[in-house]
Amino acid sequence: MSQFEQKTGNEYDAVIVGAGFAGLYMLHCMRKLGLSARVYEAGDGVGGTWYWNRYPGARCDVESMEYSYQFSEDLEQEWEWTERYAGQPEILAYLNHVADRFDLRKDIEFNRRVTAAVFDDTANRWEVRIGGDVVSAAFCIMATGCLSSTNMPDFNGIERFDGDTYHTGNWPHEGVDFAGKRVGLIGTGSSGIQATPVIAEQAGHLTVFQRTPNFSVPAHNKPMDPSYQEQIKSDYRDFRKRLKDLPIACMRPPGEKSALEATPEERAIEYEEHWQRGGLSFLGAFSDLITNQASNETAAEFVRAKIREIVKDPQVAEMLCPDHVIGCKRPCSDTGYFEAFNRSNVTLVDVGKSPIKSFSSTGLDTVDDSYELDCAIFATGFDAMTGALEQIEICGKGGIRLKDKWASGPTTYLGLTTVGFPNLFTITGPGSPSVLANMVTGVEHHAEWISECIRYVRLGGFERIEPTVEAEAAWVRHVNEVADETLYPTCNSWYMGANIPGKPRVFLPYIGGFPTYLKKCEEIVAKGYEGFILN
Ligand code: N01
Repeated sequence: MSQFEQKTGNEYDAVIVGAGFAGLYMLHCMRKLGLSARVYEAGDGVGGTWYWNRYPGARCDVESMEYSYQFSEDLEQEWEWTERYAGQPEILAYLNHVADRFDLRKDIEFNRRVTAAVFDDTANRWEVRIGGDVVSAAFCIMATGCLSSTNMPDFNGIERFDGDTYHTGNWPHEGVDFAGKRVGLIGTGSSGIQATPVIAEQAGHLTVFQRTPNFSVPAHNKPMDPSYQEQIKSDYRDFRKRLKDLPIACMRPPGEKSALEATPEERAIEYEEHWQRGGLSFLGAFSDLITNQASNETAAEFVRAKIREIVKDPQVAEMLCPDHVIGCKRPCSDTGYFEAFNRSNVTLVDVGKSPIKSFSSTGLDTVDDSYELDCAIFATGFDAMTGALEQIEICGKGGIRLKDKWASGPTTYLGLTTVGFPNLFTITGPGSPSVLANMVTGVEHHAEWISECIRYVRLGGFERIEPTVEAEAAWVRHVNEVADETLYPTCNSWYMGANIPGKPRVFLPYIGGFPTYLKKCEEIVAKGYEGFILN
């Protein structure tokens, strides 16, 4: 029996939640299978992450030629990227182009936030609630994104603040004019690091409130070299194949040698070359930067020396030097971040040492000082990987809530499915490479895996598919084992859920490498969906 009052009577083969990279391609795949699918999207346009994150300076840190769909050769050939790293407006334009080119909009409902999804154990269908409406689908596919549920810390007295407030993950579409304003920016992750230099150029004064300094490597962004674009396009299949064989499905092959096998001079040359090339492949300079603390320290010290070289005031430079393992918080790539602190209109405040006490009507007070502000920007990140899923009331067999099942941390089989929730799929869910690999490649792989799985279910005359308890437990064990071989668990990062008070401390993505993961997924299919119950 339905627990919802049926208002629309709409029935689909699949409901897809979200119209970002994942939801758009999932819809395309469902259509190719000849199935009916409906996408529900909370925003008023496509784009997901690239729809919401419109803060000044928002830009991808995977190169444009790598950060794009590969399912359509025509699309690959016709789209022209204009910069080495695409900015948010260009990626959003690309996704709008995809939506139009493949005529996807007619099956997408915008401004429609999914609030609940309940499995009907008798009918083997999901009842999905969107506001007051309910639709029914055999399969429910969560394309809700890994970094889409914003984290707004509970700052004391924030309601008293008379100035404007903004979150980088939910930026006003019309933009913000900071000219002449006293701007406060809280948070120095990728978003804060990208926004700082751009806002510094506009604002009267910018105060950056930093709790933990972060490592960042220059992006060295530049206009796209047409001959490079041409060269990739003439070899796109092989180029994509080579990338898929890399641990993170993008960038350059990592070094084969331990940092400790190199002499200090060799290390300096290698790090300098990576620094000059720019971008996140810096961490691939040697083979063991993320597994060996002593090796890691050589890279960390190189970056700290660069910060000391760039930032003129030695005290400010020291405040900007991180003391954690490089890479265990998501590394950042910037355009003029450290340089921004040489400007006379930029101040750095260490709220790690002197925490934010409260907001007042005119600004904010730390334990030691008061700051007058016209507006405050929260670059405070996301409830990563699980936040968007847990915001939806998802109930599986016997009414079990996903939120309750995951109370001590998410448990999945392949990051795609979870016991107790038949016919529910999570694209780039926890326990999959997701945020540790090229997101577009990960999304495409998952959408194709899911559509192949649905085809198998339908062709076999089955009505539902669900992982076994044993398969899920073994996968969760494996995900934890590979994480424990790295330095990742050593610091407070959103990878560990450590940025959200009360969130269980578990390493959320799978770090076994994209090729290993692909192989595992293929083997499971080849063995007739090993680890799944079909009935
Ligand atoms: O968020 P974050 P983000 N008081 O969680 C601070 C992707 N992304 O939006 O480190 C004071 O990294 C917090 O401090 P601490 C990318 O995967 C990609 O920047 O917890 N400060 C931290 O400095 C990225 O990793 C791109 O001590 C508080 C900051 O807020 C992910 O999104 C661009 C605080 C949050 O940093 C998230 O990045 C942008 C408090 N109460 C984002 N609470 C590109 O492709 C939190 N902080 C380039």
